[in-house]
This record gives sequence, structure tokens and C-alpha cells, in this order.
Amino acid sequence: MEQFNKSQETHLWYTEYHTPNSGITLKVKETLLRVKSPYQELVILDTYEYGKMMLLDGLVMLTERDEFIYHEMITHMPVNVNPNIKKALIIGGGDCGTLRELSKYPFIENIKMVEIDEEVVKASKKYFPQLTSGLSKNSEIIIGDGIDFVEKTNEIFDLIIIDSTDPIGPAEGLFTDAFYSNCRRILSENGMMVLQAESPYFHADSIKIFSDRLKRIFGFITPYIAFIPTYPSGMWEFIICTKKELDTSLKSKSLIGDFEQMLKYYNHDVHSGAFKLPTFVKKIYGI
Ligand code: AG3
Repeated sequence: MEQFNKSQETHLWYTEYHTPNSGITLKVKETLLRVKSPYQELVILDTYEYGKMMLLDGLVMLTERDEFIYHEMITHMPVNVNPNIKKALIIGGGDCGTLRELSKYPFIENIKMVEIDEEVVKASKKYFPQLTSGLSKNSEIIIGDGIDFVEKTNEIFDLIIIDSTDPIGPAEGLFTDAFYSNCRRILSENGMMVLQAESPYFHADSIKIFSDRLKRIFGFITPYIAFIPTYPSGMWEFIICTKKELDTSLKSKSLIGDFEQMLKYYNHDVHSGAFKLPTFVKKIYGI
């Protein structure tokens, strides 16, 4: 093993605390951006290990090196369960990573993304062009409040993706009864809503609260997991919410065919594996 160089201690490091006593610490090359938007503080750091990293209010949203896991898993899992998606809605997701993944399916006729914070979209275009290029011509980025949007719209969607931050600060309202009820109202009969649902390791109590809420409002919830190195505990939860019981099997093997080589995490084995939950996670859901 290489000798540890003590002089590295003088470099800058960034820590996101996951609990009062643990967190993730990354050595920083450079601070590229630091802005206070009307909603949150947005920081972009260049790190040695994970490349460029976006922080919102101090929480890691994505890094250049591992963003593919989150964005592939929040998108390809639901689409491959039910490929009959014509209209999709993304709430949040201002970095455009989820929109990039959804754009890979030419049969999706219309994608709307509603992001509250224009600064996030602007910063992503500048610092993460790999997230914002190749977006579908059928997509539309709306700068606005997702809570408001789902309350007022009468459009019906086949897929709603909630690509939010943690349930504190501006995203708090995206975990409420009122918001979920409106999402259900604008979901087609066989439609799916999928949300990022925090870490089953560190956030079991809050997952229990909002998953009970989702089950009561939608009828059916189907959780799955992925491994994201830069998020708290590395183990991350997603939940698909439906009005009918969900058959999680792969519907068409050819769906990711054309762009399979471009994907780095999602594949057909992962598809079925991700729905298999460890015992402590099953317990959160009482299954
Ligand atoms: N949204 C989920 C990020 C949650 C991370 N939480 C944390 N670091 N404490 C990611 C947005 C990517 N489009």
C-alpha cells in the first residue's frame, strides 16, 4: 500500500454529516460555484475522487462519477415494468439527469419537468453538460413549484418521477398527503409514480411514515434499492406507487436494447434483483 502522505492534511475537505457522528468526507480541488438562490444554497465542488459534485444546502445531490446509478435506477426500473408510457412528468430533477435517462425512450411522447429552482438547471448546464445534453425534443422544462403544478393541472400522466432532495427545506412539501393525493389524481389508471425514498439504513423512521402515507393514498407500493456510494449509508431506496397491484417483471427484453451499452448500472439482472429486499428493509414495510 502506498505510504499515506501527511501533507495532504493541509488540503480542503468537505464533509456531509449523515448522523451527528458519521458522514462522507471528500478532498476538494476547487470550489466552482457558490450561490444562494431564493430556495437554497447551491454549491459545486470539484473533488479528487468523484469529480464535480453538486450540493444543495450542504447535501450531496450528485457527483460526476456516481450520478448514473441514481438516474438510471429512478428511470429504467419503472419504464421496464410498464413500457406503455406516453406522458411523463418529473417533479424536481433540475440537474436534468432523470430527464436525460427518460429521453432515451423515443416512444414517450411528452416529458415535462417542473423544477422550482432555476439556478440548479443553469448550474447543471454549465458544470454537468453530460446531464443536460441529448434531451428529448418532446421535453419541456418548466421553472415552477411542483406542488402548485400538480394541484392545478388536469393533464393525466402515465409516469410521475419525484426527483427531490431530502424531506427537509424546499422539498418538505413533496412528502405530504396533499401532494401525493394530487399526484394520484393526475395519474392514469395503469400509471406509476416513483420517488426517491432516502436511506433504509439511516432513515427507517421517516420511510415508515411516508410509505404508510403512500400506501393509504395510492393503494399499492413497491420498494426497490440501489447502491449509491455518495449518499448516506450508500444504500438508497425508491418506491413505485400504483393504483393496482404491480407486476414487477420485465415487460420487454428489447426495451433497453439499443442503448444497453450506454447504461452502467441498470440491466435485466439488476431489474429483478433490486426488488429483493434485505430483512431489515422488509421490516420497515411490514413485509
Ligand atoms: N436527489 C436525491 C438526493 C438525496 C441525497 N441526500 C443526501 N445526500 N443527504 C438527487 C437529485 C439527482 N437528480
